[in-house]
Amino acid sequence: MHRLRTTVARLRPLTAAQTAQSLSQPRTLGVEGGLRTFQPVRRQNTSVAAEPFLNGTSSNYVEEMYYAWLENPRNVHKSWDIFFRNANAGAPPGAAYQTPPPLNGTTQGLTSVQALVGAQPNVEKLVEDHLAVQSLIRAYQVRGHHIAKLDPLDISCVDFDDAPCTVRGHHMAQLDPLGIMAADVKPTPSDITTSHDKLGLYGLAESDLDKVFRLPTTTFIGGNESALPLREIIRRLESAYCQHIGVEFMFINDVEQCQWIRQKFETPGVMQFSLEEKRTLLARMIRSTRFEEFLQRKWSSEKRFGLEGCESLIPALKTIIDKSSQSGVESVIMGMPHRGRLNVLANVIRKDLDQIFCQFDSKLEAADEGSGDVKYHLGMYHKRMNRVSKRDISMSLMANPSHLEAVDPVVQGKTKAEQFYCGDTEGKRVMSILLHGDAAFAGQGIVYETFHLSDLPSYTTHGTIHVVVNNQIGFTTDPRMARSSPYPTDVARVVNAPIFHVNADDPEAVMYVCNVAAEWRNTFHKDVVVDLVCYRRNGHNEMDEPMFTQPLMYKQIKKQKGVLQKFAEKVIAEGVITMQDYEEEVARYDKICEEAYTRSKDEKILHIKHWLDSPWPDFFTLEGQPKSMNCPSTGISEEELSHIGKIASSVPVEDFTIHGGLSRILKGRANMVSQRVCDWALGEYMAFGSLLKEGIHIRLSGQDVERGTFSHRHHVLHDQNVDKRICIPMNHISPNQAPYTVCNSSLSEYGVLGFELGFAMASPNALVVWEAQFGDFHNTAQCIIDQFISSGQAKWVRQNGIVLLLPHGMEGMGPEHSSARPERFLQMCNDDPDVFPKLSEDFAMRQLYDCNWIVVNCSTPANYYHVLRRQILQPFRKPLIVFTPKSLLRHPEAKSSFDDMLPGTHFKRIIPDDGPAAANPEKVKRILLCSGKIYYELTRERNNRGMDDTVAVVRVEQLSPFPFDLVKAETERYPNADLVWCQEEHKNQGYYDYVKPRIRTTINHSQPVWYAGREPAAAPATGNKQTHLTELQRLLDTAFDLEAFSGKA
Ligand SMILES: Cc1ncc(C[n+]2csc(CCOP(=O)(O)OP(=O)(O)O)c2C)c(N)n1
Ligand SMILES: [Mg+2]
Repeated sequence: MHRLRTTVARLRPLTAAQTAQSLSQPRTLGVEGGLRTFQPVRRQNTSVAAEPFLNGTSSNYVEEMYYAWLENPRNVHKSWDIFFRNANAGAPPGAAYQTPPPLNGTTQGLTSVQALVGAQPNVEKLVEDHLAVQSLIRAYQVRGHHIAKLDPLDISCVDFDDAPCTVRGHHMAQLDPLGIMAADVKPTPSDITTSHDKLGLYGLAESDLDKVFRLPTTTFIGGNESALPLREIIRRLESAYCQHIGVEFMFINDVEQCQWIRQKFETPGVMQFSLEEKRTLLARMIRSTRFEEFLQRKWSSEKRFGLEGCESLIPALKTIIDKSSQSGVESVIMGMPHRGRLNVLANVIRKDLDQIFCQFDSKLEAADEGSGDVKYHLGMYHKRMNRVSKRDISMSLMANPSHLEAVDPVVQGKTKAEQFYCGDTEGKRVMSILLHGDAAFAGQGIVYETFHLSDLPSYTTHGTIHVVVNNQIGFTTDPRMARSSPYPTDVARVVNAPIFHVNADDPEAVMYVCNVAAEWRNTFHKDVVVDLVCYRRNGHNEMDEPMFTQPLMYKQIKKQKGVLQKFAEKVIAEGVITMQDYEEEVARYDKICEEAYTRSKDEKILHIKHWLDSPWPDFFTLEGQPKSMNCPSTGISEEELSHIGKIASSVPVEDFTIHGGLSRILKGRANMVSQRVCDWALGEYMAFGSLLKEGIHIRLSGQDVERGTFSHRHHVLHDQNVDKRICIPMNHISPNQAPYTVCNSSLSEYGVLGFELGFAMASPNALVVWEAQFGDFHNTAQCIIDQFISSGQAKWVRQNGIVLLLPHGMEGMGPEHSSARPERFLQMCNDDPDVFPKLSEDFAMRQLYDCNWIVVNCSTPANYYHVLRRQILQPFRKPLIVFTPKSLLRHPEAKSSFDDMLPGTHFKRIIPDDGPAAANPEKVKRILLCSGKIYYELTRERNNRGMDDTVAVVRVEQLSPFPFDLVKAETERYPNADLVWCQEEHKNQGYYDYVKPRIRTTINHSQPVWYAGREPAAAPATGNKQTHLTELQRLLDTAFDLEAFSGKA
């Protein structure tokens, strides 16, 4: 009862005092970066209460009139009707009242008013009805999109049915995938009042349609009016939510964000465009459409994955870019799949048309080294003036592999890097746009992984605009078979991104939602999705026959008028443009294409370089070559080593309490520094610290990297008394140092590695490091490794210096966590096993320059330190794969002296034996070549067996590119020795298959290369500790049995 009374009170007109108060306190919305103010929604009461002809005694009467009017405007005299309507519309005091008609005998109106006087309105019913109307409004806000006319073909296959997929359902879907036969595939939600009989659900009747209802504050359909007849309420809701735009947003937890969206879509008349805007839209549609038609005319038998059926993608993107540029965005980084890519390059990025057209000439020779790539994978960078905002904007479209959605995290990483380098902490200057296909968006897990980066402090790009080309098909598979969610966009709901579905055959609606999407991103800095519901006019590509698999859909498509034609007819009919203007505009663009086509024939050579998405202008010479072929010493001075060592063993802020265990670790470090030695963690510290001091930004990202999975790193210290208070000593090395970013990542490999790869693309002057928790987990990022890291430069002439740290080693921990799968990385190296290379002064550098990536397994902290520093000091960039140790992190022998890190020292590609064997090489009977941690097991065993002078142990630290020159020197040093490759990994794994042919080439096949190691196996390691130890002993026995291979040649 209390609630009822309060509700009624809210329906009553306010007093003047209340009104004044409510007006002086506009509702404010807290938004990041400032406060925004909404106009007060209720204004009707102001004028009612302040009417000059009202006084205390008449107010009861007015209230009764008002209730009666609310029930049905016809219940009151026309004059009261006009008065309440005017008051609702916000008429100022005095203006709402209009004199009633004179009393001249026709007293009908007056009689009905008089009849009401004294009658008590049914308050309870009134409240119920109002609540019902509120529910109804909410139903439209939540589910209006279910019945929006989103599908240009009108055969929508969105399945809102929550029932499980049954056998019948399956058959039904097979027979009628698009729901053409099954009318009930897309049932109207029961709470959406598409017909008046549904009003019953709310306890309303058709007779209520003309009753006026006060609107709740959660709707903007009233515009300036705060009460509307039910009929009008429904009409306005349908117009806001059920036409060509379907808005999904009611899952958003933030009320202000919901209000913002409601205001954007509900406010009457909100979707109106000026003549100028309509003309620009038409011009963009012409370019988009005629570009594809031109390509089709000239190269009818070439695959290009045309945009036909979704031509409005081009104005969509341009609208987003215009709007964002107007709000201050200076750089847009885009990622997209095949569909419409050439069109985007031509009409959004504005790549020269002749450059695009010459890609179709199969006779052109490539000017660049490497494989190159097909035209619909290449990237592009371009800076130009945005005509709408009159500001410069640079745009890059990232090159990408065929693997759909793989580029998503890469785009995000590059965006983050650009934001970082220009100090754009809120994403106001740099933003990303990701395009998706409907099937890929729903199907690829990387989409989800990328969404989960969107709100993490070290990974957020402050909002991405996603645009889905939802042509309702993926190759030959229709949505019913391709996803279990109603929309392809449902994945975006995990981050509460609003989703704007729009019928792509309505370019104005498309333009409207794109404007709102850009404003949303600019206001809230959160992701948003634009779902362009369209169709694919041709097959998957231009050579493909879609009628084999989608006959009914394609019958419909064949009947479908092109969107440009429909839109042109509309705007010509509206008088926006004449037929003649339209035809001239079309002819003008066709001429541009023809002229570019003629020019393209003059191109004699294909330059993939012209398709670079991330140029590094000052890093190379003007010809794009490295500025030298030298790498200076990677050592640093004694003072620097001890200074960085001190930072690494201290807490460089006041009043900061660290954990007791950590104090001991830091003390241990301090001891090492005083003894001039480094363990693994300290070696890493020296490399990072010195590079930071030299102005190189370092970013270390991955799961639990801040502490280090093995608790050895501790780059972030946590105050034991103050929650969330942290200290990063690495940022206290020097006042002018570059910043150090170290960040625990989400539990994703594919997403995070892709992100870091993208980050590393933005600048050559940063060391970007991704660490896997254990090396084997890299396999869930395999796509990034295969498609980008190993082959990216060959395909897209784009270098990348990313570093992968992959903990590796057989420690008896079972099949998982043991192997970082070196064999996989080595198999993808591009050096020739069968050709001994030409040796020259700068051989080591040339070899690095020519390789696709560098693979190392360092056995000492000093060598790890050098290889990290070399990564930056070498005059070009290559990915670096490092197999990192686990037990060696604390191994007493795995320490390096400062002497090995001083100026003049370098990374050692090979570490020769430097003991008794090397002193007397003639006596040596066996060379054991190995890599990584097994070295320590071999030397211990050699020592135990007293064989220090008969067996030389040589460490191959850089596996690839293979140090042919140094292996040659080492094998020649011991003239009487046989050659054994020893590894702890199984024979079909590890390094053996890679090194064997290369060693054989090095020694000119003069002697066998024997193997000492574990037998071939399916799993990387045994799960049984005892078996592990037995296997280890067996391989050591073989390695030191000088007779093991006799007679086997
Ligand atoms: C990861 C991955 N798997 C499979 C393919 C092969 N493939 C290329 S296009 C395509 C269909 C894509 O459908 P959709 O995402 O809806 O884009 P559309 O072609 O309809 O624009 C498939 C399966 C691929 N390119 N990438
Ligand atoms: Mg598709």
